[in-house]
Amino acid sequence: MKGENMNRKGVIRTLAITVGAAVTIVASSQAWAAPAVSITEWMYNGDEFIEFTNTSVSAIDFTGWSFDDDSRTPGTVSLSGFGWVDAGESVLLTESSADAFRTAWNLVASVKIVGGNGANLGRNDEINIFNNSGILVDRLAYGDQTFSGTIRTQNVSGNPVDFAALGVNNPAQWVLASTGDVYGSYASANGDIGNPGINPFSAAPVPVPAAAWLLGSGLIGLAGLRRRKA
Ligand SMILES: [Ca+2]
Ligand SMILES: [Ca+2]
Ligand SMILES: [Ca+2]
Repeated sequence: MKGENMNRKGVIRTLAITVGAAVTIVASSQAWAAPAVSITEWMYNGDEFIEFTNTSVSAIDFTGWSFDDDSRTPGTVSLSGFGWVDAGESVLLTESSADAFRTAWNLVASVKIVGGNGANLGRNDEINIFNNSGILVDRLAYGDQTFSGTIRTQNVSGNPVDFAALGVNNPAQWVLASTGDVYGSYASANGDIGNPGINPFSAAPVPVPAAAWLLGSGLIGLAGLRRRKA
């Protein structure tokens, strides 16, 4: 009996390990897995800005991080001024001064803005964000003249259609803002439309696909079974 019990525990342990491995495979194969920091909004003309969101589950220190446009050179525009950015927090890089942008969009003091971006965006351009090692974290190459049928973010911002659009670098998965949309868009004092500092995908936990959730539940169930048997 004792040997049989040991054997059953061994089987359960093996099952748990197998299910655990399956969860890892499912999680790592998700196409929607966003980078730790994602581009979440941009407007190339008007109250020009780029919004970055910490889409990870931990705060990130932006010291040494940087932005560049299509010249793709790490270190071109420092983002160190953001300091520590909380999980889910959205921060802004703007062409105008931080104060002017904050006033135009009526943003509260807690919204972090790095102003005076000298690597300005054009109608067909790129947004590149690099970490403190100069490694590319996210890129969006856009432009209605380059990518036929995609949006032109002139005085109206571009927004990801869903969480799955983040980190994919596909301008076809971005849509123009409109007042009162799901992104919380509104008009600035200059009449531009956007939602700088607001990101609908950071308000809720990172979604977990159904398959991984079920496998995860199975793993928890097996762990409980192991404890009862012990
Ligand atoms: Ca511009
Ligand atoms: Ca440019
Ligand atoms: Ca936003």
